[in-house]
Amino acid sequence: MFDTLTDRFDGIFKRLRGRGRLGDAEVGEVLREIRVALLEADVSLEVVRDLVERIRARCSGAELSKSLTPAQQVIKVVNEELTATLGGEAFRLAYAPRPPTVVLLAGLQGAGKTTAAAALALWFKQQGRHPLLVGADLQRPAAVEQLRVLGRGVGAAVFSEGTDPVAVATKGVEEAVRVGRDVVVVDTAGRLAIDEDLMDEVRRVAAAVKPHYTFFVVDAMTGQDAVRSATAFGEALDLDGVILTKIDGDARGGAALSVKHVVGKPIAFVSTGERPESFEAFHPDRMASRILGMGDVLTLIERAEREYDAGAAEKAVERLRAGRFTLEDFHDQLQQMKRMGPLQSVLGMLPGVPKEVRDAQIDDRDVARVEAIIRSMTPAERDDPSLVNGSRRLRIAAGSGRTTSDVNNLLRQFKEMQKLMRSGGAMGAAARAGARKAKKVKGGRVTPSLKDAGSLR
Ligand SMILES: Nc1nc2c(ncn2[C@@H]2O[C@H](COP(=O)(O)OP(=O)(O)OP(=O)(O)O)[C@@H](O)[C@H]2O)c(=O)[nH]1
Ligand SMILES: [Mg+2]
Repeated sequence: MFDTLTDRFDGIFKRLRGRGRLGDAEVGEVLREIRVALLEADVSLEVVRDLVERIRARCSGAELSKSLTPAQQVIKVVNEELTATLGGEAFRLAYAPRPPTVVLLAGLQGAGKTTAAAALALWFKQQGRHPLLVGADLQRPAAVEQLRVLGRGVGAAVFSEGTDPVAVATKGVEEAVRVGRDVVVVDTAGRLAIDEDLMDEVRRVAAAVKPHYTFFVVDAMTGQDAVRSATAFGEALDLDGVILTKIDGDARGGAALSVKHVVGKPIAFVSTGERPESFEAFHPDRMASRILGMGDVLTLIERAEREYDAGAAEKAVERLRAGRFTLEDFHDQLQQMKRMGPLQSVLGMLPGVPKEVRDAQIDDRDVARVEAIIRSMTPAERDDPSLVNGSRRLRIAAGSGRTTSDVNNLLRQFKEMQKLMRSGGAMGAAARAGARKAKKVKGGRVTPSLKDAGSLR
């Protein structure tokens, strides 16, 4: 995700780090590089100009801090301004005082509305709400069935009937009141902005149910062009925010960075995959640090908290930190990690993971092989891999259907990993940052920690 930009910033900051004082010429050069990087990422020209000017103003003006090196100061400014471009504050959803809270989704064909509707239902459930999905897309014969299947998957009820979209939406809200559901998510038909009839239909649906929130769903992979289609929707509907989908397939990031400016509305949620679990509330500051290659430990921790049993996330961090980490723990971690999504995306959120590692093609099947080997070991062997002698190696290899050299490789790599953690390498650092931030979150305030970014790299 957004690899192009992350790579470019990686290069720019790496060169900066080698410098002492930064004169106007050096700052100018950095700004030029940032400008090119953003344009290559398909960020709208106006956004690029505006962003670069804001960075320039703060870098040439003496915004000096004794505790930061010039390079760190530039990174700090870029981080803050990028956060502002992405919308600044995270979107906050307030529930209607008189339930149900009605949410309407609209957008172009194939943008990901139906997928997002189910994902939103899951998200609301995780917030302790009781959502009802309403299928008001009667254009495509299979659309309601698609919503029913997805709804079943996330354990949310689905309401629809074969009348017309306005009637379905209206009855859907009534049904929610009747059965005591406190949130209604209305899925509508995909439309082309030029299709007046369809635009009129969604306008009438909105007029009938008076949604508390109307989200424009847009596919990040179509870049800033798709964002422009928002104009037609913005004229027809009173938009509150944007749901940016398929950012897993967007190597550039142009849509994400242009949305706020072009649509005039913030990104409320992002979707990073087809599964309903791959959906999260959007946090501009976290996205900025992900783009700048500084990782996104907070989102990782949140996912961990969501997917782990209570307390397990913290325990894992503790064990990592203490360097007491056995193959048994490793196996547990693999299980938990798998629940957090493909490993590649998890790695992208860890700070300090070198570019080479981020870029390595990680095959989730490799993980299955590793698991098989660990499962073929006895508890004692998992606790102390040095027990594994020649004959045990043979037994483990046979048990897991791998070769003895596969077993050897795993043991060697595990030993290196343990060493790396003890010395505070990437994972150890991530764990420490995680523990620290987890504490801050509990304290109620989260401050992006820039010194971390400097020292972690
Ligand atoms: N990779 C990826 N695929 C996604 C994401 N969101 C949706 N998709 C896929 O995109 C395709 C279209 O998604 P839908 O949810 O059916 O889109 P829609 O806007 O409801 O489409 P219409 O109802 O035809 O307008 C499906 O194959 C989804 O699985 C995402 O975040 N990442
Ligand atoms: Mg749909």
